[in-house]
Amino acid sequence: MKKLYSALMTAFNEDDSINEQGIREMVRYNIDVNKIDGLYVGGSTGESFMLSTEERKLVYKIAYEETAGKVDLIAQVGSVNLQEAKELAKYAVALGYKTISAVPPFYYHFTFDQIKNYYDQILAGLDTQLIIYSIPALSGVTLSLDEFAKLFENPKVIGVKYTNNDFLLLQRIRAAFPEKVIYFGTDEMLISALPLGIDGAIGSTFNLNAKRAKAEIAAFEAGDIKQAFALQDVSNDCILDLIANDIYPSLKLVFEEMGVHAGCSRAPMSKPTPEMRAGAKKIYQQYFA
Ligand code: NGF
Repeated sequence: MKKLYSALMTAFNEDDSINEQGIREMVRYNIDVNKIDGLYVGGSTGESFMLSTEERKLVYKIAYEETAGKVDLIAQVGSVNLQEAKELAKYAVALGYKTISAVPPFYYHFTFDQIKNYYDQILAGLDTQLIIYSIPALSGVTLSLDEFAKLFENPKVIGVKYTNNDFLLLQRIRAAFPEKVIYFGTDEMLISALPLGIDGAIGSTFNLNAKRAKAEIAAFEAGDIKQAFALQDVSNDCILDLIANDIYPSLKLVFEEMGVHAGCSRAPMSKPTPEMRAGAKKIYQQYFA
């Protein structure tokens, strides 16, 4: 069966400090209730590019301790600062993470050779495996099939987390690299990626909606395409409502409705307004109660 990973969120207190207990509660919910296959720690949903190096390490540590080997873990270590990425990779591997992931270096429009060198340097001397985090809409870095091929030449690069709506490129990567793992990252388009041979999905909304997404995958694998689409339709109503209500803070507000103390998001993300709280309550009642 294809794997489902939640992109772990970072819980913050009202004063923007890290809420350790909140992170632990979300990890537990993902393991005990969602029965998730794994957690993607330190990605976009974790608001990681707004954390200091020490805070990123703390989140890896909390997730590692709280999972206690029960589910797979992937540490996203990418940074525009290569020294930070290397330090985080070293730290995560020493903690016990079997797999790391990294967004390409962003902001400065690096050349492909510079991007390749970045991945090779992160991996140099580390006994680990890496999944490229391809998310062109946020990173501004679009990789071509030939460029994926060059990155995959490093045997430690085992695949890609593909948060991109270019399905032609996805199909071409699958056909060219059957041995590499591909985790899809746009939750609202999961149904379109399933027939293209993805190995699973990693996303923010699975923190809440894992059961429905797993049922969709099971229906798809059993050949019940109609049921798979029906489940995706419900998920999409939910995901679009979350997006309209400001997705990251709202995922946490819905968690609160479930009794999971997920805290809030860090500025410059929004703090919950009364309207957002009302929206989140409605989402909880409509899709999860
Ligand atoms: O948050 C984004 C931005 N994408 C996530 C996911 O791909 C990011 C996706 O689940 C992720 O896994 C991570 O690094 O934390 C969306 O939130 C979801 O599909 C709703 O649009 O693209």
